[in-house]
Amino acid sequence: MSENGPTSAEPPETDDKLKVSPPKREAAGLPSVISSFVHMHRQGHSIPSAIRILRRMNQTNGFDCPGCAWPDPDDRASLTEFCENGAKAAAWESTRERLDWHFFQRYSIDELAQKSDLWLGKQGRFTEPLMLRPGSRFYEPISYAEGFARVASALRDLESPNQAIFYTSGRTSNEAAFLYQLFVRSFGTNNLPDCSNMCHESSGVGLGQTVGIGKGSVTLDDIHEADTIIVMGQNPGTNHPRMLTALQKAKRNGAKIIAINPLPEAGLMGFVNPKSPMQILSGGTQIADLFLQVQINGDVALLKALMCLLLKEEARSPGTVLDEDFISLHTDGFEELRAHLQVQDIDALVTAAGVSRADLEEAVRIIVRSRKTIVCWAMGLTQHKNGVGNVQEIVNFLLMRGSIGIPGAGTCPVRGHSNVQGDRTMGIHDRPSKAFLDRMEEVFGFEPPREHGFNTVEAIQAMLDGRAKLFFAMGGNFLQATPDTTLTAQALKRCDMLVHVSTKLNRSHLLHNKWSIILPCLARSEIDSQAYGEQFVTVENSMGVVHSSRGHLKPAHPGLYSEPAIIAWLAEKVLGPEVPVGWCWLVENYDRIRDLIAKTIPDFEDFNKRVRKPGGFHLYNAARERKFGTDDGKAKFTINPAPDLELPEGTYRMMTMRTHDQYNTTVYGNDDRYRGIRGGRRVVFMNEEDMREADLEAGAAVDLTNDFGGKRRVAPRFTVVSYPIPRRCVGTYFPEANVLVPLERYADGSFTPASKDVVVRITAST
Ligand SMILES: Nc1nc2c(c(=O)[nH]1)N[C@H]1C(S)=C(S)[C@@H](COP(=O)(O)OP(=O)(O)OC[C@H]3O[C@@H](n4cnc5c(=O)[nH]c(N)nc54)[C@H](O)[C@@H]3O)O[C@H]1N2
Ligand SMILES: Nc1nc2c(c(=O)[nH]1)N[C@H]1C(S)=C(S)[C@@H](COP(=O)(O)OP(=O)(O)OC[C@H]3O[C@@H](n4cnc5c(=O)[nH]c(N)nc54)[C@H](O)[C@@H]3O)O[C@H]1N2
Ligand SMILES: [Mo]
Repeated sequence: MSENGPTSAEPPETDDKLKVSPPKREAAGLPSVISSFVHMHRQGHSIPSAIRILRRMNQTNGFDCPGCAWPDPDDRASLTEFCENGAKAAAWESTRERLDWHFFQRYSIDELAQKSDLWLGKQGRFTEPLMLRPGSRFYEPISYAEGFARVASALRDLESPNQAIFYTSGRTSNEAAFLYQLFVRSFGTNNLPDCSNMCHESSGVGLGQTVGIGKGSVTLDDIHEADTIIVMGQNPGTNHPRMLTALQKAKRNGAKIIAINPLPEAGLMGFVNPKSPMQILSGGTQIADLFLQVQINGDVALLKALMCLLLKEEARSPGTVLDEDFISLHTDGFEELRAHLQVQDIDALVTAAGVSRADLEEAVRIIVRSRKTIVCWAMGLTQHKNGVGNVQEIVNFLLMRGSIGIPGAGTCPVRGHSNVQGDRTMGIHDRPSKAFLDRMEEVFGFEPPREHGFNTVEAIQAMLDGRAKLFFAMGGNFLQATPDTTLTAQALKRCDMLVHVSTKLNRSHLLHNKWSIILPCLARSEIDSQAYGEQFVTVENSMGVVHSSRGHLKPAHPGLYSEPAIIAWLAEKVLGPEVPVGWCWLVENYDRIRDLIAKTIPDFEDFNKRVRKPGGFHLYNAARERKFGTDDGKAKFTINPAPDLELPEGTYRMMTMRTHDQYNTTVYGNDDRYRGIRGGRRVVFMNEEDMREADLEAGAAVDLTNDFGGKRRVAPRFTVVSYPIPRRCVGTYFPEANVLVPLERYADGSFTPASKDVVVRITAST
């Protein structure tokens, strides 16, 4: 344990023995079907029970998969729309294990902090509210009423509402999110940081400034219709497995796929549809037609080089590359960009990207075939100091070709959490727009706070320096998801009270200084009964489709409250029963919450009726119609400097990423099958030549250090794995490596921690 108390800085090693084999060249197939059932079995489900659960997932009358935000196809009624990792997520929350008070009598928080994240998650679902008193090492059971009363009195005791922080993780339904932000703003603060701050914030900011809407512009049909799909900084085989079905369909329709990634991820190389016995027998589809193995953070250089080559091609055969009509009618700033590109040294850009010029020329040949080009991206682009710049270079590339707002073309930031996009639409935002707040004021008749609240990075800083004293989390695992784990632990421990609305135990619950309260809740797959009968909730997927999600499983415990009910009861205690709405009346029937959403949020009129249509409805997206919500209605070209990728001697650029056996901070197992890793998570992927130069052998035990800002951060005892990764680039897993990610290093303009670009030294462990 460190001086700051138990943190993930030194999580226990796994008991398994690490085994390393070569990375796989294709994703899914039969092993993924087997793995789905193994994970279900481990959580106590027989095969028939597992099939029953999985059949309800992502069906029009079922529950939305608690995994990723990839949309469901319209023909989903005809097939079981699940994937291996969706199955793991469903197994994890539908476990038969329960955490009752005997468990908490048996283990002190200090003993629990010594257990691995995998072990913590395996212990089962919370069944009743729990409280840790100042000085105590054991959680004790309390009633919800006592929990609400304690939290309410702590909130009322604050000198200012701005001393409270209300975090949200992106699983929260639209109904819960809407009530939550209404409660928080009525209480008097915009301190609503969320997981989006660490995730696609750079996309929201980058797109908002250039095309006037912070969401992607394409639909699933566009993916199927595209001629070129570029997948950048994303590992769909693991994190969005159902996307592979869409890519496969696009390929059958003639699309070419370009993958841009430092790693040859299995899901980018090949795919065997696990739902097709024919494919399992005969082999699947090659996914990427062209793989550009960019170095970490080489994307701005790569995109600039690509655009320079496109301009050359335009000069060679005018009219084939640029969409002059679109550019002059709908955009601003192209001449400045052209001038900027014309003076670039293409070879220097190609070297900075770490790819070959011949490969980029091949990319140009693929791209110029048609304007139907889509760029998909995820964390490999957003979690950089220049994350907003990355996104804006993608926009430049699409705009110059007029590849937006026509079928088969546009922007596709692939979201993470299943309702992270919906939470934002509902107002979970530390920087709400004036229009949104004006509307809140009109509908609810109170004066909402106008000054910006804290985002995730600012929230940690505020807790550290005492400006914030109460931390409330609607889901998530703040300690493990945020950067600089040791510092974040200190920040949380300085609070007078920590409150977690959670389904399962995680490391954030094990920090202790003063009061810590856990309010357990129903999971999305469970039946949610209120006064007016069984309720459903709604979510918005990555492509702006709002649809319903109805739980079908028996609740983990009959006494569990739903998230909307927890918010309502707490709000009633803090603000009063009718201030500014009849809180408990609202949760008797979620239609009433949806009626309020319909009144407040644009495009939700007739919400209750429209969301009952099978498949839900699309939210209006102006960029899809080439209407850009910028100050003058034009999309903006921007000039973004290429980052300086010079590395001090003896250092490496480290990206932190997910294994195939985890959901963010939730660890399902210690394997990463596609990358050939079994039985361990504390590994560092290195280039073989770098290993030779540093005199490190595969299997060597090493310590990783980062010295950003003159402060030493250490992650001890990692094992070196030789891997096809570009020189001077290394990869580790999140959250084990978060201790190395500096809090003060985040994306300009979006505050997204730069967790894909951490400069580290690697030295043999002593
Ligand atoms: N099963 C499962 N599904 C999930 C999640 C999960 O943990 N497990 N998490 C969900 C969430 S919240 C999110 S945000 C998404 C995350 O989905 P991803 O963004 O796919 O997740 P990461 O593992 O962070 O992978 C980042 C990818 O970017 C690449 N990369 C890293 N740095 C760079 C770079 O500089 N340039 C380029 N071009 N590529 C780079 C890495 O090699 C890796 O392939 O997945 C969601 N879905
Ligand atoms: N180094 C590094 N750090 C990263 C990232 C990275 O790539 N690298 N990725 C970032 C990204 S993209 C994201 S989105 C964040 C994720 O950050 P978070 O969203 O905070 O983390 P999760 O691991 O998704 O949260 C898991 C916890 O949520 C609770 N939970 C699960 N289901 C429910 C539910 O239905 N209701 C409620 N109330 N609680 C529930 C459980 O207690 C579980 O332990 O992490 C970020 N951190
Ligand atoms: Mo995310």
